[in-house]
Amino acid sequence: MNKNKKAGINKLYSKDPLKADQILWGRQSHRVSRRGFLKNSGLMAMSTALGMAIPFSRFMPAGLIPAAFAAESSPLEIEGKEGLIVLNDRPLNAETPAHLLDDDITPNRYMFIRNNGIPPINVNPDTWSLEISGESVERPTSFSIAELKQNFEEVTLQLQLECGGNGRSEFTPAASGNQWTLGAVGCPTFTGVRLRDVLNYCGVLSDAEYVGYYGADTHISGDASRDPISRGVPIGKALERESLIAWQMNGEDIPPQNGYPLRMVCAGWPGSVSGKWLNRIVVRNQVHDGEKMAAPSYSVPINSVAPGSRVPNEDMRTIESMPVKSLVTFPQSGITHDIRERLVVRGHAWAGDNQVSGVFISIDFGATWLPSAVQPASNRLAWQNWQSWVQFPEPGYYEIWARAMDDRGRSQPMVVPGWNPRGYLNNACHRVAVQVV
Ligand SMILES: Nc1nc2c(c(=O)[nH]1)N[C@H]1C(S)=C(S)[C@@H](COP(=O)(O)O)O[C@H]1N2
Ligand SMILES: [Mo]
Repeated sequence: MNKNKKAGINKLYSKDPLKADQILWGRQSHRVSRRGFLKNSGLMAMSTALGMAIPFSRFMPAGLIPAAFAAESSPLEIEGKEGLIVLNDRPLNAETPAHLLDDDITPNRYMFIRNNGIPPINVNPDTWSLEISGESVERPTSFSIAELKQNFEEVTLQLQLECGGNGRSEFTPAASGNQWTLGAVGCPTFTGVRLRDVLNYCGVLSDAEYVGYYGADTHISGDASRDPISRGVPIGKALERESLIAWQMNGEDIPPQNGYPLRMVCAGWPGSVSGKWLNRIVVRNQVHDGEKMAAPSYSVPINSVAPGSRVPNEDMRTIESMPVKSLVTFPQSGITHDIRERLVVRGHAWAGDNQVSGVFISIDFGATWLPSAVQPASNRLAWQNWQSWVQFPEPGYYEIWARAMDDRGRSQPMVVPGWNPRGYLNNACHRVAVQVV
């Protein structure tokens, strides 16, 4: 019921936002001012639906779905997880509501799940092996987990993973695939060894170009000859200090759905490059050609295209570093707040391979922005925490908007950025609704 309502309002707005305003709130076109802001009767209808006044309504763009109406479907039980929203169950995909991502370091129970196939069962870490092979390896070698622990320096880093399709649900026309909203992102700590130490031990030949992974999960069709996914990264990214082969997440075994007993972690790039249930790494003398490596998978048009366009594969490029983005993890959207108190607003921001240089907050639909205090990352490729205090001028309906900028001056767009056929890289600003009484 709730879900239908949500699909309804989003669909209505995605087709023709001004018309949607008119249908829902009776905002007549002549009542929308020239700059496209809400006026008169439409405003009253929206205020009535919200149950409160909108003090900064003069800045509220026409065709904006109030954040208060973004409904969440009910959580489903997954072992070892808590409060995740399941998008589909075969394969299992589940995201984390923004307010559950409030911790500086994402606890295991709140780490999202993105499965392309069926995870392995009855995993035995004692007999697990990781093979390093491929045409650009000098000495192909197989390691047990114990051997990895014995032979290489152990490293613990906090690393941020975000699915390339996070935010997909906002694209119009809709892109097929999991309709992620905000929560296909997390930043736990991982313990393991550096991928580069293991690769160098085996000898990387000078013609090495790419590193690909294979995992123990199986194809959804049941066909054993097909891989659900086998992606990877250029050799330069693989040899970075922060690229890991990990056996722990937050000091515990990696949860079964997140890749137990071993996974690759190459943070800051689409989550899909970080292979779970890792049992083979290949060093290639060409771009890896595993499943979901080539366009249109995890690829975007080289030049921007009109929404709904058909884009030939040769006009696409593989996504590498992810764009700058932020999340408001407190308050939870929809809270009621006392006018007499300042409200703390906080969250995280990240910028792929880059750093976040600033996070700005608006409570007046983007008319004015205030900088928040941004903490440095605990290490490269971890998200950065930020915090602000806001004081509301009068009771009513507000939205808190957060906008991050990276160290190259690139900032998040307010609206959904460049449409692409598979719905990747939506880094539009996060908005939360607050009722001030
Ligand atoms: N073997 C394997 N590795 C995989 C996947 C998968 O389905 N199988 N999914 C990838 C994708 S698309 C993402 S976004 C991340 C998700 O990691 P998580 O499920 O631990 O959050 O794992 C990646 N690694
Ligand atoms: Mo993903």
